[in-house]
Amino acid sequence: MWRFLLVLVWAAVAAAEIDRELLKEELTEYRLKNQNLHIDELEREFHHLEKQYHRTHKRVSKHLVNHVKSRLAKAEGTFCPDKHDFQCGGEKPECINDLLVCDDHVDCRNGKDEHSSVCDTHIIQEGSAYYGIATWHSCVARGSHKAAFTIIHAERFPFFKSRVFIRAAVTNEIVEHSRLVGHTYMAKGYYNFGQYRLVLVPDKDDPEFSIGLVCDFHKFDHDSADCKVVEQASLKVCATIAVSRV
Ligand SMILES: [Ca+2]
Repeated sequence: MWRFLLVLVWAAVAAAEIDRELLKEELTEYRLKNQNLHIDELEREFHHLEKQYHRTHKRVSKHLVNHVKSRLAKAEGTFCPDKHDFQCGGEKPECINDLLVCDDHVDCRNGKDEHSSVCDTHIIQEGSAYYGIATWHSCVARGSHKAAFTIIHAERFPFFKSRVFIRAAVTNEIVEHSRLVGHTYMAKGYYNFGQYRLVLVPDKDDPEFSIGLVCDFHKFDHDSADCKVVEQASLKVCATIAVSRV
């Protein structure tokens, strides 16, 4: 009798153990299914994001990319000791004076100073016009206004090829007595290839016109520039204008 009871107890314990193992297997299978579902969902989300990226990527214009590259290059700086230096770039960075840039003689080891992208005259082509909003910080009490300049004449002399001599018409639209009045003056100056810089001063000796315009074009975007209106004597910055080609 006792032996029979012991067999029964043993059988019950064994059955409980089998049930526990089955339950564990079912639980593991359930978790695996859940994980697979989660992975499938993540994969779907990933493909959705991938499609969105490709759609967005196509919309990014080359102009915008060049603008961002220019901003990055400006933020990085040239690492040249002199502000009049031109950075040749390459694996072994080299600095040369900007007077040696685009003078028809190779001075950088990698020839960058005579590269077509640096010596491009697109910026100062006759008829090129640029437009922006001038924001005044000092010198005179003046509100923000529209400003524009047009390249009238560009001349490059064989004995000084690193500069192009420029004549331009500069127009400021200023509100006077509640009326918008356009003030245009003729200016002369030069373009510096090594600095991508255009400098213009009014073409008359008048204390009222003792200001100059200094425009730094972007390295990879030759259609826009950061301009400053400066006092000629002190080079104090009076106003800033972000201009774009019209
Ligand atoms: Ca050169």
